[in-house]
Amino acid sequence: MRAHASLLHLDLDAFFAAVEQRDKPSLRGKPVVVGGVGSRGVVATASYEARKYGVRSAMSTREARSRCPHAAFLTGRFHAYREASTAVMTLLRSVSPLVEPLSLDEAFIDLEQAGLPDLEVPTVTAFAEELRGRVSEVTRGLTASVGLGTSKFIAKVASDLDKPDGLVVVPPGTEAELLRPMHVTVIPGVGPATAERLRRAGIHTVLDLEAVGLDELVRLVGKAHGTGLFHLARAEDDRAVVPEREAKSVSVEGTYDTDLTDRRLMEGLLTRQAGEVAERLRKHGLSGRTVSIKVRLHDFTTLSRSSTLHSPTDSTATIARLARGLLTDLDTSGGVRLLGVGVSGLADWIQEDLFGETTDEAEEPPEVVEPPSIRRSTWAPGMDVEHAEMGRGWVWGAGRGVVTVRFETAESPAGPVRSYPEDDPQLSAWRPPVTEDEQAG
Ligand code: TTP
Ligand code: MG
Ligand code: MG
Repeated sequence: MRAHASLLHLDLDAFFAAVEQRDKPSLRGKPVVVGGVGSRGVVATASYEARKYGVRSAMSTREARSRCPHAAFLTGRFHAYREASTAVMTLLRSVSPLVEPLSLDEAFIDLEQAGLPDLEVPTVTAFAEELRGRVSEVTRGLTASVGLGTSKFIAKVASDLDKPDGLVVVPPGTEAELLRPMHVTVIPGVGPATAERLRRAGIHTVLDLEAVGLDELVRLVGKAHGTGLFHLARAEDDRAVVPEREAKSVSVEGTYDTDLTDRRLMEGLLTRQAGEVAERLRKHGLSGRTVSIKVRLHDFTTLSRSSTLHSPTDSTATIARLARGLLTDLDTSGGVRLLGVGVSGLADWIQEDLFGETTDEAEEPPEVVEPPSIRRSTWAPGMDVEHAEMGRGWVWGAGRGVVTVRFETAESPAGPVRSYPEDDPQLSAWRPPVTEDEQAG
């Protein structure tokens, strides 16, 4: 724990839903649910207007529909989320070299290296207010909530206290009184299982936890966990902000507008991605032992599988073979919207060279299979479209051979709604001009 509130945690508000409201003016101020829209779909997030009805992340879409039937239910547009995320992370890295992203929409920043005149509460508060304004600028209107505190733990708790669009500074010395009334699940690492064990021992709040001795805690939840809990209950947290250093893995992924269902096509795409991963490994003189694949199903469930080799590889053929093998264990019959291949457990070439040989495995050239461009897109609600005469808009709904489009963009006023036959040649899926389909991880 530091003497100053110099750790900052920033998290965008209702991230995916906020991007949708930004880009779809008719949805601003309205309940919006983003996620899998099919019968087995899961909610990724909901706008704050929809949360009033009890809609939450990870809830089934079915339940969300029953709680808030008048919400707009939209499928995700990952290119837009990635674009916003990149803009925010680039901004954060411009204010401090110590930025640790935790996910697409959140990061820790260490203000000790942000070049501030001092780290007193008024100074860091003003800095955070300005940063929130700049986040809105670079994202064209998204809001972020920010927390400041003497540790990562406190900063993260603080950013959640006044969501959305909030700023909370926990002055040094007031951490314990902030935490004491809170439920034990506020502590990182206390999931449902630990919380249940603590509950059975009569421990509900952080105050209750503080009263429990170290031995007793270790007995309740195990040694490693017990020691951590003992310290965190006292707001003792010295974890450093760890900026992304050299890549610990190399990966390539692609998102697809149409749900992929053809196994041969998926294998072809994985093979091509394996080739790109291998090429990047070789370019940097790296090789890795663990090959993994990532698959996002049409209902937003994301699966990953990995397999570890005895020795590191940078061979296209090996990576592709393992990746295709990993796919065979997954049920993808409902359709796939994202596929990715990665290699981790990286080692330097040089080490292998010390053993005097490099295995020059013969490589089959990667089979290149293009995603089906002729196949008509399925018109998923929320997706971007373009009409030859009406211009850009988004799919409001589709079914029974008809697709309904609302014609509006982030820069336009709320626009008109029109319906077309599903196979209307004037209507096509719209993609951003610079394709960000394939992204290094
Ligand atoms: P969060 O930051 O957890 O949530 P949020 O930004 O939607 O809302 P807030 O921070 O205001 O509470 O997650 C960021 C994004 O990650 C979210 O917009 C959608 C995605 N996500 C999922 O896809 N599934 C999930 O279960 C969660 C929690 C988030
Ligand atoms: Mg968020
Ligand atoms: Mg987040």
